[in-house]
Amino acid sequence: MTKEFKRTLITTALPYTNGPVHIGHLAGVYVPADIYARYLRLAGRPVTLIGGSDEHGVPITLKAKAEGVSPQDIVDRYHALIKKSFEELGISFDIYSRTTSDIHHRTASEFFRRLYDKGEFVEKTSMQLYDEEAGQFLADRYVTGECPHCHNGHAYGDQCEACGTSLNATDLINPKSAITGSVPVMRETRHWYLPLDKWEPALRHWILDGHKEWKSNVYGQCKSWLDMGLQPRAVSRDLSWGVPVPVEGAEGKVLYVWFDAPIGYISNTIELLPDSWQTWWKDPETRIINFIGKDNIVFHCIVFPAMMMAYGDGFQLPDNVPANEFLNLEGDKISTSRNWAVWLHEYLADFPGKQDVLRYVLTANAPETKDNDFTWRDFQARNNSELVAILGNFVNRVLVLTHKYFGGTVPAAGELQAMDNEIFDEVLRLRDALTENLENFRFREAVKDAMAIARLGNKYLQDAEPWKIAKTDMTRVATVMNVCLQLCADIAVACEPFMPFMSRKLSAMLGLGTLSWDMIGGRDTVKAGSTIETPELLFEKIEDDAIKAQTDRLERIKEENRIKSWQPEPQQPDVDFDTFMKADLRVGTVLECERVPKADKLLRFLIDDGIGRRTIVSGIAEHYAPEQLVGKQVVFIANLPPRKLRGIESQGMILSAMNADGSLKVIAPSEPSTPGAQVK
Ligand code: B3M
Ligand code: ZN
Repeated sequence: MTKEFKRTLITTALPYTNGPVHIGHLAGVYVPADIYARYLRLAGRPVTLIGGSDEHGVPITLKAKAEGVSPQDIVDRYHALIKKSFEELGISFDIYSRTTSDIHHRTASEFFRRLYDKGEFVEKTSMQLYDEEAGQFLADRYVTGECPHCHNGHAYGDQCEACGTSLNATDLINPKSAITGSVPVMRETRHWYLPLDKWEPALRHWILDGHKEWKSNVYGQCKSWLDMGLQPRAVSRDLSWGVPVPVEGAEGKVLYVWFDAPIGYISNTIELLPDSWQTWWKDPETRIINFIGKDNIVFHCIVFPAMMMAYGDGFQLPDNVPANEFLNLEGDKISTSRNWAVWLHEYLADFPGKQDVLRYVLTANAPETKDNDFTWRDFQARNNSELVAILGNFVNRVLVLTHKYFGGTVPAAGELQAMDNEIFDEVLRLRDALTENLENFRFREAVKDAMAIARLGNKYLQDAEPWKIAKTDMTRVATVMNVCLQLCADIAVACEPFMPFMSRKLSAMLGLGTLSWDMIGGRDTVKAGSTIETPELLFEKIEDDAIKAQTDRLERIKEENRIKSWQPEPQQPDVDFDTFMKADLRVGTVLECERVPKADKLLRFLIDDGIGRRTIVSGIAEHYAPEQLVGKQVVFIANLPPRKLRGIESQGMILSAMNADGSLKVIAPSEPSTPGAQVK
């Protein structure tokens, strides 16, 4: 750090309340932000962690429409769910509020009005998409269509999720209303635009010259936006859900959700600190850090800063925006609409008391520099072979041995040997590396440093072998156990930002009281003569069946999605009438049906075809038990040349329908028919 700051304001992207939060949100934004906030608190540096729900925007009104309830019902439901699940995961927000609050409506409204009064907007009339059936303009996610860049057919009016390009609704090829499915028409409307082009030189200077230290994914994205040249952006919409545009004659218009949402950071600070909020936003000695996912970079690094520059009045721009890449789930992109996610509230219910395991896995595997994959196997392996086998095992051995040799009283250390001094030195080195990584938002590396203390402890205990010397040299055993207990205290402090629940439990067992960052590496943190509580396991093994329940659930979802996205085969090329008429389709009655030995898919039928009996072999054994079909009528092609299948001569082919779920259903006449009847 070049500049010394007096305080840090940390903001976390405000999740849309159109659904619960999932592991992608956590890994990208909330876990890293919480780690950073907890670290600063331990280091005794003033910090405020701001969070809240983003309750406006089209995703919410669409969800309300789909469920036939009001937008307010939707946001009330998900705000409560999200807030509670964040709390349970230990995300230590100083405030978690919402953009439907009065304070926010006032703050956002006032913000717009000031820019309006200063003449910072350009007012423009333009043609926009309008749904005549629904009687409303279509913006953002109210329209879908083909992306003009990558030609993905399911792009939204604000963004193409396939190629990441941000779009205007009018850019879409073959637009379709998401409300009625109808083809929209163009209609004239008036909106306010923020001329981003005006702020381009200032933004270039601020980011490209002033913030070369930003993560390369963030800096790179900003540079490419700036190099493409900025355009004015509409900051209002023709919608009824949102903050009304506070201008005479603007009835039926609200602020664009991306205009009001970042102001939510300010509103929530005002709500938390009504008297001192200005210090947190306007004092140059405050450092603002925005934790976000990569799809929000442009809004935080370009649009919101331009809004604040236009506003003036001393608002500080963010000092850093450590945006993460995306987390995938079992190889596929996480998606709320496809239910392809691990939902936080479900995790908390399925794995009670295991908040730290999720926090740990998401940090150890965080998508900091590239997209990463969450798999349940990796989750299990990291728990069992890292948290249980390394950290939990070390702490448990130390506490058990302290009870065994010293009745649970911390023994005083005797004279330190070289190996003891080396351990303390090594912990100090790890502390420095850990601190450096945390300061630079490298949380994956940081959590490795914290875990390295436990690895070190295991090795030390193994080398010192107190169980061997216990018969001969209890003074040495006392020293070794004292050193080990200090290492346990180091773990409690160093791991607190990552695994606060474990840390609290361990601190209590060691009787540590209030933790602070400078305790790491101390030689006298756990006081000789104090009592250690009965050891309690910090982590427990996660068995295969718990993992299987999760992977089975994902398999089911995959199957559901496959069915939902099923499309009928495109129509085959025309066949001439005479050729078709040559096919002799007939009704037959099944007299016998049995499996073909050593062929999983084949059934052998004996059919009464009206003339006599014929044998047909058909590949539907995975869809029917033979006895289900005896006595049934089927439709078959009678005039195919006979073929041999597994040595049986098949005289024809039974027709069946192939369905979205892959099942086959035999075709039969709707009423009993005469065997041999021709299908015309
Ligand atoms: N709600 C988008 C999102 O959830 C948006 C973030 C707002 S941050 C001010 O990804
Ligand atoms: Zn695209």
